[in-house]
Amino acid sequence: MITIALSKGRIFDETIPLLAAAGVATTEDPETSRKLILATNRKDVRVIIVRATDVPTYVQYGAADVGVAGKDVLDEHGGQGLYQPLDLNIARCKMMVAVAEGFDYERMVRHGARLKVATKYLQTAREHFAGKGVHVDLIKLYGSMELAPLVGLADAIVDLVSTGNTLKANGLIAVEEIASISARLIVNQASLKLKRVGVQPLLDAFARAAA
Ligand code: PRT
Ligand code: MG
Repeated sequence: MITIALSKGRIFDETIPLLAAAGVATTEDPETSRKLILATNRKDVRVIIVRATDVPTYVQYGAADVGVAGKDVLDEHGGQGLYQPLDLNIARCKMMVAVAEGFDYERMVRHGARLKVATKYLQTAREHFAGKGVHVDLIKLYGSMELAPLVGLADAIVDLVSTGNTLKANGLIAVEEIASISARLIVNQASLKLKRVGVQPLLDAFARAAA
């Protein structure tokens, strides 16, 4: 049995065409089903539905053989025990620094001010500001980072931006790009060796479809 870990929402939706290219189709829709283990048209393949941030953990421990996770999630996780063979070019967005309109970020940075930065991405933010030599107090949030500068919790946020609509709707402006983000296929290192016969054709089909 090959187990594929996916998260609901954009990762699942954008992985479906890649799975189809590999001849795999789930028999249920995670948006309407409450099941966390989804059968597929193939007896030897199943899909498990986990939180986006938990995908690397399931694959790392071999509870899933392969998974699809954002580069943002992988950077925070650290990637231990994972083979990361493929950029799937899906769920694309940018990791950015954003501030409230009117906050002069460049000037603050130039003057060596200490900034309060709210984010779910502590590792990414720590590395980014350390690289720039900017002193920051990081404030860990689990979501809705856009609110933090509006109510005085932080001077800036580090968050993902795709259309930019969320920033705009909340009077925020992106001031710095940290990285380009897309979803990656990850594989458990032991599965790759022990289940090569089943896993390799899947990787090949994904690679062809994502190219
Ligand atoms: O939502 P939940 O808390 O369950 O988990 P999650 O946010 O980790 O999962 P999900 O499904 O929202 O995101 C899964 C992956 O999709 C992320 O790990 C990213 O790699 C990728 N991705 C691509 C995005 C976005 N685009 C994106 N725009 N993830 C989140 N967003 C959020 C962003 O954080 C911000 O709040 O969408 C908002 C901004 O969107 P725009 O279009 O208004 O700019
Ligand atoms: Mg989300």
